[in-house]
Amino acid sequence: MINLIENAFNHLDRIAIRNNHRNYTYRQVLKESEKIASALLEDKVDLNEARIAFIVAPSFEYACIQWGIWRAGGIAVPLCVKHPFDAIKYVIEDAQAEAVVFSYGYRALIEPLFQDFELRRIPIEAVMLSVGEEKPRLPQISLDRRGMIIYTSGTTGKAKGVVSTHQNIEAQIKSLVTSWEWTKEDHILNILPLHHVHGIINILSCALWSGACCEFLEKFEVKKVFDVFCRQEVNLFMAVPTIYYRLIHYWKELTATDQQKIAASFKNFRLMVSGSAALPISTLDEWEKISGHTLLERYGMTEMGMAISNPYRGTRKPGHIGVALAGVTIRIADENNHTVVDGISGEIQVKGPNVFKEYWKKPSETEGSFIDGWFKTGDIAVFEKGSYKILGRNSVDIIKSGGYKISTLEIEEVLRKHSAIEDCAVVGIPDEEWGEIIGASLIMTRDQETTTAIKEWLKDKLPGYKIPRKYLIQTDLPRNVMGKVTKKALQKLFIEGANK
Ligand code: MLC
Ligand code: AMP
Repeated sequence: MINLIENAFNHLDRIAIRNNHRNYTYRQVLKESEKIASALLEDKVDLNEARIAFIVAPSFEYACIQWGIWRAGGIAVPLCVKHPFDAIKYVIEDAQAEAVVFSYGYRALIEPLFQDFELRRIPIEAVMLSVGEEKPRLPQISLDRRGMIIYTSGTTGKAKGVVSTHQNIEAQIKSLVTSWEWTKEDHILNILPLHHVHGIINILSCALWSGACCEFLEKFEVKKVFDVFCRQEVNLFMAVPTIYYRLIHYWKELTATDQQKIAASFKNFRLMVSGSAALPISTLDEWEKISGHTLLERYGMTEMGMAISNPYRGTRKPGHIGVALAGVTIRIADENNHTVVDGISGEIQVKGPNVFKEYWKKPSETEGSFIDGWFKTGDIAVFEKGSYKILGRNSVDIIKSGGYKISTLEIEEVLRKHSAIEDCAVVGIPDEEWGEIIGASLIMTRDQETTTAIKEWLKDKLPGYKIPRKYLIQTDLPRNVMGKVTKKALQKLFIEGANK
């Protein structure tokens, strides 16, 4: 039994979702998700973990499709609305999806999929307009079944599908609902993409678990965020550091009158959270000055939801991520996977019901990411003075930009397909707004090819956030004695170049 959905029966007439100035109750989410489940099942009794991909804007429809897939016994595979066709095709192929649920706005983008694969096409508008069976028979879903696959970049090139069971999803939700004291009176604004855990679990699912309201903006726009704040209904906000950076810089340009209007709305909030990337202390301080709220910084990952958090009540330590969340066990381990004493740095390793089941169809990578039941995050931290502090990552091949995880290897693989590029190396460059931005060093076979043309060429191969911003044309890449590219040296070249 999926408790997230069962809970909704306790809140039938409460508002679950708001988008496009319309309110939708829990009763409506249940009714529409039942219709979707029935359409997905056709004459089957259970989808038995069939992968159902879906692409819709953040909306009431999104929540109904996700629940509809779950109620029919399928695995939900959310697609990124900003991905170009190639990236979407990769997910469909890798997940071996059986159907795609989509809204008309994405029909042109996904149309070629139906020529390449045997896929059921399910336009959501048509399903929602249909009358639906009176009471369709839906399967009983046990919590140990797979519920969701989220694609995330790793250290091995192409994105991997992170498989979570309903048990994992429930553990991730419950730990946050308890620690951050969610109630049915809460109202949260969701401006994050809905193909990652921050938007899906921390915001949408925690709200729906609690009988609260989740309000969507189709996409992040600073002015619209402040406009919603000014209505004084929203009392919870969660975002990545880049978004707080943008809000701060926009605020600074406002007139004193406009600033006062927004300032009044901050009194309505009980909690503001930052995560998905390191929160610079300058952002924490500036936001505190503007809003009067000390951002609660927490730490998580697609593979485990949230694991470590500063306290809801109590002192939030700048530059630190807090302590293990309820139900999560953490250790810091050295290179030999032995637990280290406090004050010594090492890798964060995690155990608990929140930790994912497997990488989809990648048993050796799944096995390699665990040691004695501990999930190896690849993040380096130290426990000092009662709190964890992130120090970095053990791989230079992972970039975090604006909260998105990006694999340098994936970008290099695409760049090497360009006929004018002989070799290349991609690195993350520290950046105040984005955390890191992507830099690509290129060795060209043709001098006349411009980086503008290369950026253009990349557009239908990679989503915008994976396209390098900085380029360095070189005759050779910095290498060590073994001939391996030294990415740290390359990073330095970019940083020195930027400082000139
Ligand atoms: C957009 N661009 C980015 C980018 N986002 N480039 C690098 N990194 C990013 N994150 C590009 C666009 O393609 C565009 O390129 C240019 O930047 C300007 O775009 P924009 O319109 O100004 O950006 P915007 O669409 O407003 O997006 C910014 C953002 C977005 C911060 C709102 O990046 C975002 O939603 N980030 C959140 C990601 C997230 O939810 N991560 C959680 C993962 S889960 P051009 O060339 O077209 O101009 C996880 C676990 C955990 O990490 O702990 O939570
Ligand atoms: P993702 O794979 O997109 O879920 O990203 C997870 C990664 O985001 C983690 O492994 C960390 O590297 C990073 N991350 C999340 N929260 C924080 C934080 N508060 N501080 C620093 N890094 C973070």
